[in-house]
Amino acid sequence: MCITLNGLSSSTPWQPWLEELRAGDVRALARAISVVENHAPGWQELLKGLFPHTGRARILGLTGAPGAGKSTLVDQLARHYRKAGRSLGIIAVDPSSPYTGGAILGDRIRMQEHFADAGIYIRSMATRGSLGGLAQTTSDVAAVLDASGRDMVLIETVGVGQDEVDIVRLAETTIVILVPGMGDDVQSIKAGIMEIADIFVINKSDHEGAERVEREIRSMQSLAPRSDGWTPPVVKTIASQGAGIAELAGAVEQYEEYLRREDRLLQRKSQNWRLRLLEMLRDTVMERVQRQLSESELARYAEEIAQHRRDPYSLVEELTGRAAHT
Ligand SMILES: Nc1nc2c(ncn2[C@@H]2O[C@H](COP(=O)(O)OP(=O)(O)O)[C@@H](O)[C@H]2O)c(=O)[nH]1
Ligand SMILES: [Mg+2]
Repeated sequence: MCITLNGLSSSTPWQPWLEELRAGDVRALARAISVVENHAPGWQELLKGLFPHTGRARILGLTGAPGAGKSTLVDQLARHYRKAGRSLGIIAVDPSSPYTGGAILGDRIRMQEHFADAGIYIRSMATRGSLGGLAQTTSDVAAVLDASGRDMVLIETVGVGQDEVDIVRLAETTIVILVPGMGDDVQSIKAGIMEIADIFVINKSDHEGAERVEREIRSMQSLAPRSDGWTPPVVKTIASQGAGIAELAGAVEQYEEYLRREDRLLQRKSQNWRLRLLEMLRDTVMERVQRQLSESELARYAEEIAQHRRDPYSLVEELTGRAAHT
């Protein structure tokens, strides 16, 4: 490989690198993901080059509360799909808490057994310090995995904030993982998360209360059916024992079949792109404005506005106008 990360620019001949990536070279893949994740020079050029080679992978988003068993489930699904001969990319969007690295370390150890298998590539993403929006960066990383020829990309996120909702919204199939027991009553789960589920999983079905969770989901569904006519199936799993995994994969397949009918997949992708485009535009305009606005200038403008010596409306017009010409 003759290209260094920092040397990559729009004038760099990165075509050979792209070819290595598309041929499935794992080191080229790791580097490409770093470039995209860190917005290293040339990241947009790289994504432009990759774009024509994307759109083939199935993108699965899995979300749920911390400890619900997402990683265990992803691990089992990965095993299932590998047995079926499919190659995978896994993106774990970890809440990178500065206080404990425990969960992340746990995930790494658990997924270790796949590391020797070139058919699985696992990447943990930091939720902090990400340059673009987190959902945007995750989608870009998924695009790199897609272009590298992975059949499936599994994205694991903690379903707690808007960020996570945005991430899984960008998947084609979204799996929401619930568990029986305390604090996990369907009522207490954020409505936003319940609405994005294409498939519900009740993991830890070896614990008491799985039936109750299922009843709650069913009653919610009868009160508020989805407008597209799809009733998300409820799959019970015991991820730690590998139980229910084949059923879950079956549910995913059914949903994918449903999507393929009547151009629904195209509709879903268009919807996703609509959101992504808006986010990309927001990011780009913001980046441009910030590039020409120093912290001291910002402070000065703010003071002038506070003193009523300048109006904010004209200022915003002026700054965005200037940014448009850069
Ligand atoms: N009893 C039981 N424990 C499980 C099950 N699935 C996962 N676990 C355990 O729950 C804990 C959290 O799992 P993990 O996959 O890290 O959850 P995550 O935070 O959602 O990724 C681990 O100790 C798992 O072994 C299950 O179906 N039943
Ligand atoms: Mg996890």
